[in-house]
Amino acid sequence: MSDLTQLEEKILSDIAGADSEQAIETVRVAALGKKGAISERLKTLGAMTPEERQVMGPAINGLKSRVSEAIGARKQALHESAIDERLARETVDVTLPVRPSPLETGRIHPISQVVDEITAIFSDMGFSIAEGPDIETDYYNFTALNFPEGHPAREMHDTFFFSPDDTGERKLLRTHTSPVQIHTMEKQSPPIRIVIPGKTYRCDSDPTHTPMFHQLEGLVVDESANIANLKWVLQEFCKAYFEVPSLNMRFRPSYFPFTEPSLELDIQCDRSGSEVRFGEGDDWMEILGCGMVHRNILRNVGLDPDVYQGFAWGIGIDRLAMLKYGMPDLRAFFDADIRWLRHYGFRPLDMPTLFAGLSA
Ligand code: 2NL
Repeated sequence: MSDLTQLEEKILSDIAGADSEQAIETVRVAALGKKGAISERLKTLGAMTPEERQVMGPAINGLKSRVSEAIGARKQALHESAIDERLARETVDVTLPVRPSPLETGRIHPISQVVDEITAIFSDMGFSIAEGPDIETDYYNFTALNFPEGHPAREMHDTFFFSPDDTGERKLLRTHTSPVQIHTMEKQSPPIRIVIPGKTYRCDSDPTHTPMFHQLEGLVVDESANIANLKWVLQEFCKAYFEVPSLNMRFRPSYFPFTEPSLELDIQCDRSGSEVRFGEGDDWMEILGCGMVHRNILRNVGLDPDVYQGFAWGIGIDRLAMLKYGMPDLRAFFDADIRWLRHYGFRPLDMPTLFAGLSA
């Protein structure tokens, strides 16, 4: 009997000394587990005489239930104090301002937004979007586009050349997106209706020129493409982009090696106020260059210029963005200044669509 009393004292003191949920579990296993001290005592009942059993049975079972109760109570207390301790540690200051989600703080660069607007307009007219590499060969950037060897226009493009490779070929950074049209015409047969947005590079840097800038070119080739079609496409584009119901345009003769005839397009504007307004006034602003695809280019891609004809145009995206969103300094576009982007940037979910309004 005194053996059981000793055991009970030992277990109760272990219970009192257990200072974590894990420690009390260890005590429980040592006492009541399959091979625990109390379980072992219970197993001895079977070998006892009925008289012994009558005494020892209630004694051991009484011990078992007192110990179980003590362990349960201690477990509960430790569990509650663990929760109290965690609550004290993980306090939340509900008076702090809510942190905005990334969707609220992130901004789309105006160039990306304007590219999305322009491609939405041309997609709606049935054009596909084409893209190509920034690094090009002399053939795709110049020769195929009817820039003869040694022609001064090659010099005018202020080309960034790479060092010659093992074969002596000098790759370059494309000076316009036109190489993409050549690749497309080589791979695809007419009718072709594509627009090509992308980065272009010229070794030129001053307040109105950056060495990397963005262009969007367009190309239509089929058996009947003509200047009247070109004029309609560009007029619809300008109205949609500047979000005005009507807009006067005028063409002036120009020169590009890849078009014949070549034209420059001016659109009607009003510069009398603090900002330029389009679709009203009696002033003009040059907006893009265009023309009928030169016969030599069609020949260079294996098309018969007596069967096929095309028109093409090229627009500077950066200037188009400045005009629409009133950003005065081109160089700020590429400074990666977070304050500028917060001011001029667009919300990620404001995706331009024609039905919802391009810049609504
Ligand atoms: C400008 C003028 C232009 C083109 C680009 C083009 C491309 C091919 C054939 C014919 Cl493959 N033309 N592109 C045509 C006329 C003008 O860009 O001043 N852009 C800013």
